[in-house]
Amino acid sequence: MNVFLTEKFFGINDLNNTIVKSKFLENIEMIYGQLVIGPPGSGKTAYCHAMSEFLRGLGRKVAIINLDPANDVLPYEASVNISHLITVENVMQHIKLGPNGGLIYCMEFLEKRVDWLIDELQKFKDCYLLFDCPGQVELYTHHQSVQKIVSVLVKSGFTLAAVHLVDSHYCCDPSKFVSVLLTSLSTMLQMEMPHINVLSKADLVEKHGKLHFNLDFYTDVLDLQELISILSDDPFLVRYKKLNKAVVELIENYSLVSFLLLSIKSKECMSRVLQAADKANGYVFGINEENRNIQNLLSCAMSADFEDAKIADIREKYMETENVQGYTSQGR
Ligand SMILES: Nc1nc2c(ncn2[C@@H]2O[C@H](COP(=O)(O)OP(=O)(O)OP(=O)(O)O)[C@@H](O)[C@H]2O)c(=O)[nH]1
Ligand SMILES: [Mg+2]
Repeated sequence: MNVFLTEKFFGINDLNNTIVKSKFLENIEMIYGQLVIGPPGSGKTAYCHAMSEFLRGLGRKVAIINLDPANDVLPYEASVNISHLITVENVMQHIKLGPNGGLIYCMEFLEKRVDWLIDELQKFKDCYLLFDCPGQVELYTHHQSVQKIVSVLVKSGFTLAAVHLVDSHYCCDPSKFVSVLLTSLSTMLQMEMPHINVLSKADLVEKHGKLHFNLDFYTDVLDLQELISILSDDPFLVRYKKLNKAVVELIENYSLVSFLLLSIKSKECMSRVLQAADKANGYVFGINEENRNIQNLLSCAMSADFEDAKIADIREKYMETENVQGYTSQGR
């Protein structure tokens, strides 16, 4: 049942996060999960669905938590669904907000009713949690609600890693790739939690044109100076040369951003993203059935994957462009 009531009716202004924290801190148990975030259409919902099936195949109990109040048709069965608390549609109708404002209102509402979320999550203590989040970028770059909700969850014993999905088609355009790097960096800094960046829909990476560089240029993000020369070739962007240089230097100085490739169609990709997430949220170090096998634990902890394997299967299965050594530009 969809419930919509105003803040006044709920008296949610009286709710104090401190009460929520002390209530749940009494009985801390580690519950692991992934907070799946990213821009609209980057594949969050499809990833949650695919990852839940992948995990069930490994024998893990999984619960998907839909935190997107605009998600009306879901491909999976949500164990907890924000639409039982509030929906964008109701907010738009009753408070007369547009879709964007309505969504922000819903997340602020959830922040104040985080006790509802934690109560619901208590029913899935034995599950690995996948949180399917909304796609508004400002929720992760400067708005505070999601970050505050996560911080209450963490204090209540939930051990989460952010899995930040960005559509890999942005790799085709150097200026878009720079903006992806900036968004990813500011999301990492704002969310203040273990974080992995993922280039999603990697099976479609060449759909919008050939890449200027090898795939590892985009995944490793080690040498961005090459991007500046490409950007300077663009007559429209040439006047922003200094700005681009400063932005690229800023990203390089932090040395935080790198990406994994993901196609939900590829088991190898799903496995690599899961390994990285398990390491980031600490699942791999917890006491669970999978980790009783010491070899599993060690190979996961050491990430026993060869560097090239991280891109080889995508290149072989889904790309026409042949590999060239290093970061040699192919488009010039
Ligand atoms: N080819 C391909 N398509 C994908 C992949 N992942 C997601 N998609 C498709 O991308 C489209 C958008 O995916 P969604 O899961 O709805 O994206 P989202 O991030 O949840 O979107 P919002 O909730 O609107 O922010 C859907 O048509 C998916 O089927 C992938 O790995 N490969
Ligand atoms: Mg979605």
